Order: sequence, then C-alpha cells, then structure tokens
Amino acid sequence: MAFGERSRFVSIMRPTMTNVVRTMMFFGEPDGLDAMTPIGELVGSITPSDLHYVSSHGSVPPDIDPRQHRLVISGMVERPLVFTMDELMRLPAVSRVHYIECVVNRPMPEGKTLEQMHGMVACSEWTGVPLAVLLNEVGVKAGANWVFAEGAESIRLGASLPLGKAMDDVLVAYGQNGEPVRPHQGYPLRLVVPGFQGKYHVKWLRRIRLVKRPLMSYWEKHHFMKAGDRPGGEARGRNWAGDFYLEQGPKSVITFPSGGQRLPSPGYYTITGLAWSGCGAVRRVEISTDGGQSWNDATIEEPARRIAWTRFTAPWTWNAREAVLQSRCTDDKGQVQPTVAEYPKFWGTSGAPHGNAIQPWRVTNEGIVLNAL
Ligand SMILES: Nc1nc2c(c(=O)[nH]1)N[C@H]1C(S)=C(S)[C@@H](COP(=O)(O)O)O[C@H]1N2
Ligand SMILES: [Mo]
Repeated sequence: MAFGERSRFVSIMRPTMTNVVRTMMFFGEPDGLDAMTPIGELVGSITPSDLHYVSSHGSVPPDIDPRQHRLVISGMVERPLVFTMDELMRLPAVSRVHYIECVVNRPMPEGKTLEQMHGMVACSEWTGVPLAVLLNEVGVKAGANWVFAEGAESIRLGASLPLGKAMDDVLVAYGQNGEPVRPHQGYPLRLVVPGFQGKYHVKWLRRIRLVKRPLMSYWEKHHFMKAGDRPGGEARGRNWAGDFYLEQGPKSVITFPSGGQRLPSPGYYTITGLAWSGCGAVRRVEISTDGGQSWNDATIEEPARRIAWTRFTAPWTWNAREAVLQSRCTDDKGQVQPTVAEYPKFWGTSGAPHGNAIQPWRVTNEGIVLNAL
C-alpha cells in the first residue's frame, strides 16, 4: 500500500474522554469531540498528527474545501483583505515546534491515569505564515488593541488575543508535521498561539478582526471564563490581561512510570517524561523518588525548544518498596513548577488557569502505579 501504516504489532490510539472524566472537568461539550494524546506511549517529543489530542466544541470536523476557503482580515485596519489558501501559501512561511494544551489538563484526586489528567496536550511542528506578516499587509489602525479570531464551523468558536501577542509569534498554520493540518486540528487553517491555553488556537480559521477590546463572544463568556473571572470579578494574579488568562506556566509530568502502568519486576528503570512552559524554554527538570525529600537533575533532551515539549530521563532502581515519583520543571524565566499546595499562590487566584501543578505517582510494593493525590 502506498500509504504507510503502523506495524500490525503496534496499536496506539487516542483514548476518548469518558463521561466520568468529563463530568469531573469544569467544561466538556456534550456535542463536541474530545480525544486524548496517548502520551504514555509516545517516544521523543513530537506527536504524530493522528495521535494529537482533539478538543472541539461543535460537531466535528467541518468538511472544508480549500479552494473555497477564505481568510478575511477586517475591523480596525487600513485595507481589509481576503486571502485564498493559494495566496497564503505563496507568502514566506516558517516552521516551528510548539505544544498546545487544553485548560482541562491537570492533576486531580479523582484521576487515575496519565491520559485522563494530562492527555489534552500535544506537540507538533507547525508551518505557516506569521500573523504579523498578514497584519502588516492590512495595516492595523491606531487604537486596535485586540485581535478576534473566528473558526468556520457551525458554532463559530472564537477567541480574543492581545495585539502584542498577535504581532509577536502567532502563526496562521496550514502545515502540521510536514503535511496539511489534519481536519481534527483545523484543516485547512488554524491559529497557533504559542504558550497560550488551547482555546486561543482557533481551528478552521476564517476570520480575523482587529478590535479595540476583547470581543467577549458567546463562547468566551460562557466557556472560557469561570464565574469569578467574568468582568468585575476578583483581582488577577500573574499572566492575566483584564479578565483573560494568557500564558501557561512551567509544567512537567512523568510518563513512565505513571498512573495505570505496572512495573513487572524490581531492578533498573529509566524514568522518563515531558516538560514544557508557555513562557519559554525548559531549563531544568528535577526528579524526586522519595516523596519530595530529595531532588536530582534529570537529563534534558536537546534541543530544549521554546514553548515546546522537552523530553527528560533519569535512571532509577526500584527496590520493590513503595515510592513516590515526581518531576519539577524550571523554565528559562526562572519560574518553578508549583506543587498542588503551592499552586494557588503561584497563580495568584483561586481559579484554575493552567493545571501545571506537580503530578506525584505512587508505586506500590507490588509495582502498581497510582495517582498519589
Ligand atoms: N474553531 C475552533 N477552534 C478551537 C476549538 C473549537 O472547538 N473550535 N477548540 C479549542 C480548544 S478548547 C483547544 S484545547 C484546542 C485544541 O486543539 P486540537 O483539537 O488541535 O488539539 O483548539 C481550540 N480551537
Ligand atoms: Mo480545550
């Protein structure tokens, strides 16, 4: 067959979110599709496109003919423009590796497996045109401070982001891991907003509007802000612009050994996992195998890219006694991943903007790996 397939001995699949898990989350769409990255089964730091998690709020994915598709840039601009896919692909492109993570990901006492708590994140090489190039073409008018991006599916999900970010490193991406973006990921066009929570990465992108203030669309108001975060809500801590939570923090998670797995026998193992930060590159990952009493540096796989998955490893000998394993990430801004206890202080809010708290795993004396929360 001309189209390559995995070996018949390999069966890696995206687990879908069970109703049990969905009801634990503070949102989850009955009509949408959620599927998780099988992160415990991946090696390296790139997610194969067909295993990239999916978080779609409408019935998915829309069936878009690229010849009919248009990207409209309008609002507070000198020259509103309409781009065809061909026109976009004629512009100079860049390729960058970035993770995307949904706000639902987090350690939680009810969670059992790695995928349940941390499966809504993935990392791809994205290819496309910097949004700044397009914004320079249309000419942003003075007074425009935010960009509202809208998807082409029936529910037209949209998100507002600050103009400063839009002019910095946001991509209008048509490529993912060397081929067109997959339909579940937004074919033929999606926004990639490095380091911002998943919802900003608008899929099936069809319109960008330059606006004075965040648009506060239906979806933003009802699904991306918790009650206390609505206008007039409590004061914000770090990484907030008004009522919007922006950059994610430093995070890491051990993928082996992790919840749901089992160690067959005592002896030597390589602990491994993934680390990332919404604010920059991973500078350091430390591992504790004694419940947080002592920490040792893990080896970080090069290159530790900015706002991308970074694989780490550490040698470990399991002596058939109970152990609690944890990893802790420090990014190149010097921010350190908080424990569950430190988490509210880290974010300066009672809300739950980014589930970046340290995930402890308990290995029982039988080798069964459990969530230690
Ligand atoms: N148009 C559109 N864009 C969207 C969504 C959506 O439902 N519609 N879901 C958002 C959410 S909540 C997340 S976490 C990311 C998920 O991207 P992925 O499905 O490619 O992993 O896309 C975002 N972009
Ligand atoms: Mo999401």
